[in-house]
Amino acid sequence: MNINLQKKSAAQAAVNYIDEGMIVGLGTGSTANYFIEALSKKIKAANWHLTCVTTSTKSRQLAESLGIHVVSIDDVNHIDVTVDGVDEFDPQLNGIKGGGVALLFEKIVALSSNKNIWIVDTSKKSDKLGSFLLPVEIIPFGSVQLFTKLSQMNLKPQFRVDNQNQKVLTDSKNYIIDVDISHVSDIHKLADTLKSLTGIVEHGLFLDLCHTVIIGGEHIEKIDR
Ligand code: ABF
Repeated sequence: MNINLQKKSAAQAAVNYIDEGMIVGLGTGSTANYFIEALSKKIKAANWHLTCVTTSTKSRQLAESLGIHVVSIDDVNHIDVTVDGVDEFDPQLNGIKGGGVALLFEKIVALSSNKNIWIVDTSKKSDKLGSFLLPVEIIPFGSVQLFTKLSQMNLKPQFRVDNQNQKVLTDSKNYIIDVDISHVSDIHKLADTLKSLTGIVEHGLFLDLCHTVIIGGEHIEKIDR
């Protein structure tokens, strides 16, 4: 089954975890977009009343265009289920996120969610995190000094740039630096180290946050933590 069909089947399967009256977190990325579309169809067919929070401007715009009721995360006191994509995940259901430049809001929403579900195609499965570069969100002030520090840590940093070679800005007007963690053995220690560096807002290591991964395909594979 091709990658897009895998994403669509995973997204459709995730709708089964949603019920009337829930507060639902909507992720960011192409797979999350399929979920938002599938959820909007279910809401209309079942005449559900759901409250949704989103993880990016892009997801909010898509959800609202489909008639989904979206509120700010600051208007809810919890989130029942969040469905999101991921760039790479390992057998412990730890993952790398942020390829879609939304890691900060994604992590805030994930940390506020009672259940986190990742919907993926088979290309996201990995024995060890690091095939995908780890996105790190940093504030622009002092970013060159921070880049140098990350270089000295042998993380081979690269500023995320667009096709005009301009630094990409997140929804919070921060920069993204992608780093190579393929040689790193202790990702929990790396996560702590990155958070200790002044100027780093957040990183894309999502550790011990995911409860269920749904891998699309001819036969849906569900992996629970
Ligand atoms: C989002 O899911 C991003 O962090 C990540 O880039 C994306 C996965 O990409 P896609 O679903 O488009 O393959 O959380």
